[in-house]
Amino acid sequence: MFKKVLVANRGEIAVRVMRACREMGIKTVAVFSDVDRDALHVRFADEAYCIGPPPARESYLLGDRIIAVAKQAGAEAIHPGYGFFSERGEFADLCAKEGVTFIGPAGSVMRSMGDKVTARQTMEKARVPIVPGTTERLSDEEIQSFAAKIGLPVMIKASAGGGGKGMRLVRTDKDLMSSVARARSEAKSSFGDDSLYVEKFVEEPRHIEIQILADSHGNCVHLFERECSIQRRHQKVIEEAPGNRISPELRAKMGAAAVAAAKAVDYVGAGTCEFLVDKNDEFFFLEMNTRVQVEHAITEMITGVDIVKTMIRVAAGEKLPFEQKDLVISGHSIEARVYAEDPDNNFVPSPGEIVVYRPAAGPGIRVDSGVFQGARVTVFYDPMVAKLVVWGRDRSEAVDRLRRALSEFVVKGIKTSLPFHQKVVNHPVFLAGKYDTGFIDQHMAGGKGGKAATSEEDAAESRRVAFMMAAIVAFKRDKQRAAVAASTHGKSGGDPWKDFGRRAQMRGGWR
Ligand code: MV4
Repeated sequence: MFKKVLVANRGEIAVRVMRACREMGIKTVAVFSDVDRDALHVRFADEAYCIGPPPARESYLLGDRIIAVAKQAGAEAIHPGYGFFSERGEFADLCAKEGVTFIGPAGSVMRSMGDKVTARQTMEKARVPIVPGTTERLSDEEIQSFAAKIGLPVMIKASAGGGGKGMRLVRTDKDLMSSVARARSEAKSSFGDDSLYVEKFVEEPRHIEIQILADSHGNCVHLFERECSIQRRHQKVIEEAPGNRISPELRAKMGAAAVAAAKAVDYVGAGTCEFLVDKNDEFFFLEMNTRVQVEHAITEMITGVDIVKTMIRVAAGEKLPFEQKDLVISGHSIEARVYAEDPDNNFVPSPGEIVVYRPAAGPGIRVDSGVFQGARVTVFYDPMVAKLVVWGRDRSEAVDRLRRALSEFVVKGIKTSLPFHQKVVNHPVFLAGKYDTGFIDQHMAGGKGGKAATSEEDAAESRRVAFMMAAIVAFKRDKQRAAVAASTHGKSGGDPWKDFGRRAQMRGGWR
């Protein structure tokens, strides 16, 4: 087993990985940007290194520098968490070349799943059901003739896309070619690859995903499903495990399909197969996420399996410590993602100091968070500040606990999505567990008061505008604070690079 692991991430997931390491007797190395000097993940680590200024491109996304820190600190492995390097095949390749273990699948596996056309071809061969459509990169003319063949509505998707990026729904003939043109240019500018494919549009689908774990000895199991249909503009808001109204037969079929998908690419580590499930309980492979996901915790709650520890073990070459027959579902778990966003103002980011932080606790509650009272939320990174995860013996108890926990959870100084969650968990459609991916647009007015996203471009544009507005607010406030600090302490600043390449802290715990 590794003696020391570098965690190439920040926030709650970095803390989550360090907790797994501490239980396993593994020392942890944090990396941090200048604005994260006092962040929770830095305090949690045994040692921590500054790797650059706040923008991720200049710190958390500097692969060479992070690998250099790993070598200097003597870490044998790097855990990428989610986001950042978690699905960048080139970084996994670089780790392999430099003799550092990447805790995750091989770079080639990430690339084969990252390219959706390749993934669809692989799944077809593995006899995993895919959404009806093409498995080739198509010219405009081919798209036109294929759409005519299968009939509208269709989804035009970018092969390099995923997670809703570079995707267009076409319902009428007259929109087809203009949608194709826009999808192509969007794909070109976003991914540098304008390859498109076509799928039949699945009406009112549910998003059901299967967690898998695989070792390097050919063993692979699934940890059942999560239902993630409550999303706002392709951001998950609430997830639950197991899914609603998933029969044991459907669960077994989807689980077997996910395991077949993983085996088809010699997968090693933790991964997730996303499926669309239609009204007739037919399911279709959408994409595979080759990382640990935000919502992994609800699966941990219903299976008792520590997914993060298991991914570290299999990365070190150990065998999976259980077989499929050992795994059972116990109870029900729900996660509500607490974002630093203002639900009453179109979910604009709400950076600032967390003046009061009192997370929910008590029976059946788990809060995974990257913040603490007095911490600052900046505009530089993902706005998720905490995951509220509940467990109950059945869905009804889990919902009761979620409602109780939401009423306990206090965050002051910034706006959060907590009030939005309160509304969701009191909605009869949620309480009945009879929702699909249209839930927020149909029942919550696309968020509160906010119009439903008309297109991905509009949604992306409003995110950019919201981000800029929040950045301006934060900039003004920080300038004011700096001025106050300078006047009280007689000086400001110093060399932000003074800690780079040097051991900054040796603490070994949050204390
Ligand atoms: C679809 C679809 C309907 N039909 N593909 C959105 C994110 C990306 N991973 C795939 N997405 C969808 N693909 C076909 N052929 C509907 C969606 C979709 C969706 C999927 C999962 C969760 C929420 C969603 C919200 C809107 C659209």
